[in-house]
Formats: sequence, C-alpha cells, structure tokens
Amino acid sequence: MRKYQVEAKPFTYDFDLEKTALVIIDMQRDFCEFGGFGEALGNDITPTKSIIPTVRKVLDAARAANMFVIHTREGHRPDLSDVPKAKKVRFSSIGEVGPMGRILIRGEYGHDIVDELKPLKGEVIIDKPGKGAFYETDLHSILQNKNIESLIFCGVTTHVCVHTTIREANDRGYECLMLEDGTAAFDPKDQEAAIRMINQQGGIFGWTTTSEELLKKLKK
Ligand code: TIU
Repeated sequence: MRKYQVEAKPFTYDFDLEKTALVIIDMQRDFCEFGGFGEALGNDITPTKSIIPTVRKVLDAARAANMFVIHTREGHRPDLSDVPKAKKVRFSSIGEVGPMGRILIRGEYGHDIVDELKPLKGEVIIDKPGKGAFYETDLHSILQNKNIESLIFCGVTTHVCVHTTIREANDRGYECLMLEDGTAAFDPKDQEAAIRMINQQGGIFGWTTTSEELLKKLKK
C-alpha cells in the first residue's frame, strides 16, 4: 500500500498509488494540432495544444512513481462501419482527408497521440468510438483486473470526452480526480463550467486539483 493525500476540491483526495491509474484522454493530433478534427469543428486548438507540457510533467511523474498509465484515442475504423449515422450526419468531416490524413480514423497520423506524450511499450491504449472511454471498450475489465479504484484524469476536451469518461467512471465506483490545468476545453467558459460540474455538491462526480498539488506529493 502506498497512500497519498492531495489537496483538492471539494476536500482532500486520498489514494493508494498501487490502486490508481493515470488516464490521459485523447491527447491526439486531431485535437491538439492544426488541421485536425478539433479545427474542423470550428475551434481554436490553442488551449488543447498548450497543456501538452503540463500533461508531460504529470506523465513523467506517474511513470517515475510506477503508476498504471492509460491513454485513450477517439476514432473510427477506416470503413466507417462503427460511426453511428447520427454522429456522421452532424460531423461530416469524420473520414474526410485533411492535412494529417483522414480525420478521426484509426491508423492515420492525425488520430495518433502527440509526440510529446507518446505511450511507452506496456502502457495501455484504449481506442474508443465514442466520447466516453468505457463505452464499447475493455477499459472497465482492465481496471478491474488490475484492482484499480482511483483514476486521475488529464486530457481533452474537458467538457466532452474527459467529462463523459469521468461520469461513466463515477457510476462504476471509481474515485476520480481531474487536473484543472492538465485538461483543456476549446473555450475557457467550458473549462470553468466543467471543473465546477465535477467538484460541486460535495464532489458530485469527483475531485479537482492542480498539477502542482499532485506533483508535490508524487515527487516526495
Ligand atoms: N476527445 C473529445 O473531447 N472529443 C470531442 O469531440 N471533443 C470536442 O470538444 N468536440
């Protein structure tokens, strides 16, 4: 047992490092580089790109502490057979050719994780067709088999894929901590609201804190 306590909202977050995973949501070029899905949706990707160094610091500390690390990627099969009609109708750019290859398609350059956060051999990568990382994936089985009880979240976008996954995780009994500066939304208003929606009402979906608070403890 390796117990840690991190100052967080709405109150101190306790976790046993041996039962904790760092979950990095969708730090893909499609969301963090120019010419990807994020931009195709009409967003300025500066905020998602700007958190890469912070996520890298957290990832380095997690690796040094031997924490279980999981990376996720949103994307679809090249033949688009796993894209619900309702998703393709609203997001016609999926599968179209962009400067980083076919948008949001597995195996394409844009679909992969940014170089700075490239998964190491042995780290789990979850390919997910939806916004939540539990939907139509083996994430829950992997976490159960590893006796994981606590999840620490970084990634993008806070109000979409990070939030959906935290909500799914919370309902499955995991204690979730979201890093306020290790996550990003395209619009700061969405970031602020997404943080408040996690830690409000006594921690309705979990806890939030800063990378600094977590790193202070992890590096000890
Ligand atoms: N990864 C993720 O959040 N997927 C999205 O589509 N996010 C948007 O904010 N659109």
